[in-house]
Amino acid sequence: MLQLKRLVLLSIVVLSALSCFVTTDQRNSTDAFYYGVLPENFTWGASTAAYQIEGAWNEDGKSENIWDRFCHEGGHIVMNLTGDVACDSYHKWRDDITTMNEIGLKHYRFSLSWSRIVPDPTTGVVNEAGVNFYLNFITAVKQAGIEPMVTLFHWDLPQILEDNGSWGNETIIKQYQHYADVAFSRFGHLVKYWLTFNEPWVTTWMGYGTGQYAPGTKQPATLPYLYAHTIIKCHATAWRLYDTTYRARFNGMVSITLNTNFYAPKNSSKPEDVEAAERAAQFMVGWFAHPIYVDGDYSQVTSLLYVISMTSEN
Ligand SMILES: *[C@@H]1O[C@H](CO)[C@@H](O)[C@H](O)[C@H]1NC(C)=O
Ligand SMILES: *[C@@H]1O[C@H](CO)[C@@H](O)[C@H](O)[C@H]1NC(C)=O
Ligand SMILES: *[C@@H]1O[C@H](CO)[C@@H](O)[C@H](O)[C@H]1NC(C)=O
Ligand SMILES: *[C@@H]1O[C@H](CO)[C@@H](O)[C@H](O)[C@H]1NC(C)=O
Ligand SMILES: *[C@@H]1O[C@H](CO)[C@@H](O)[C@H](O)[C@H]1NC(C)=O
Ligand SMILES: CC(=O)N[C@H]1CO[C@H](CO)[C@@H](O)[C@@H]1O
Repeated sequence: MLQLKRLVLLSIVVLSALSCFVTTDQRNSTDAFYYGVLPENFTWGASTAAYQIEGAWNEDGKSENIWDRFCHEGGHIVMNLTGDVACDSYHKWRDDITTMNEIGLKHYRFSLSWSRIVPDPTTGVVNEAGVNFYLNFITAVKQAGIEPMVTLFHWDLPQILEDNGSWGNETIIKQYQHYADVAFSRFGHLVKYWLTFNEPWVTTWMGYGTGQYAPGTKQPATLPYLYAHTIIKCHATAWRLYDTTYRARFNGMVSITLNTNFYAPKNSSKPEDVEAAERAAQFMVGWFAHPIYVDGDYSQVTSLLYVISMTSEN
């Protein structure tokens, strides 16, 4: 019972990303999302994120990240709660796997903590204790008959990078690539499903637009668009790295988790309402999906915003 409670906690974010791996066929078939049955082999699972479950925020060489800082600052989170201990999965991961088996889980999605694996990305030194933690965990997950799905970045930017210009400093692309390289090379033989970023809309909009999430910056007119641009480049860089260097050996897949609201036209007989719903979707999920899946560039809706951000920033 206790363990079941732990898994409920552990599954704060459930079932988020599995539709990333839809085929081109399914992607074009709008109706398939509205009606009918789930595609054959649709993957069900449960998911978590490093900051939300691991705890051990300063153990075994892990450095501070922006969620550590944000929660410790106080005044941002209900009752000033922190993830210092959280579900204590860093220590109790064996119990987590037992619980996963008890509920019959076949796929488990979780994220790696960048600041645990490369505590100071400006030097790029790898923390072997962090690598070993994940190596032991992923190995045990596989032995339990559960397919791991690994997210590289789930909002927890190393604080040192935030202090060095955040996603506005293009050096971060090389630093992210290096981190991805460490993950692919050390865990690639065990992991077939990779996600580069979890919900970059949240990272950029909530983190740097509304400031409700770490690091609490409120620059809605500029920073989300500038930072999203860098994140898209990081995604592309990691995808290419896997494709050129690891795919032949490991034969895995690399994708990204995009969140979105669903927008329905108020009156579907009115073309202007249908267009408004489409524009809203372009604005939210198309912001990232258009450059990544369509043609490498923004849609009309978001390109304008990016240009305006560039102009007002300079
Ligand atoms: C579903 O999985 C089975 C077994 O791996 C495979 O033979 C089949 O082609 C898959 N179907 C689809 C639609 O991918
Ligand atoms: C949370 O931290 C802030 C800032 O330090 C402080 O002003 C506030 O009183 C704290 N709230 C609680 C419930 O402890
Ligand atoms: C980079 O971050 C470190 C640690 O927070 C800080 O001491 C340094 O001044 C920063 N450098 C730049 C160029 O922002
Ligand atoms: C960008 O980050 C690097 C280290 O990651 C730092 O050396 C450099 O000074 C930063 N540039 C700016 C403009 O902050
Ligand atoms: C929806 O729009 C159509 C076309 O303009 C109109 O005839 C119809 O009355 C509208 N329906 C509602 C519920 O407003
Ligand atoms: C967005 C897109 O590619 N839509 C296409 C989906 O398939 C139909 C029928 O094959 C095409 O007409 C659409 O253009």
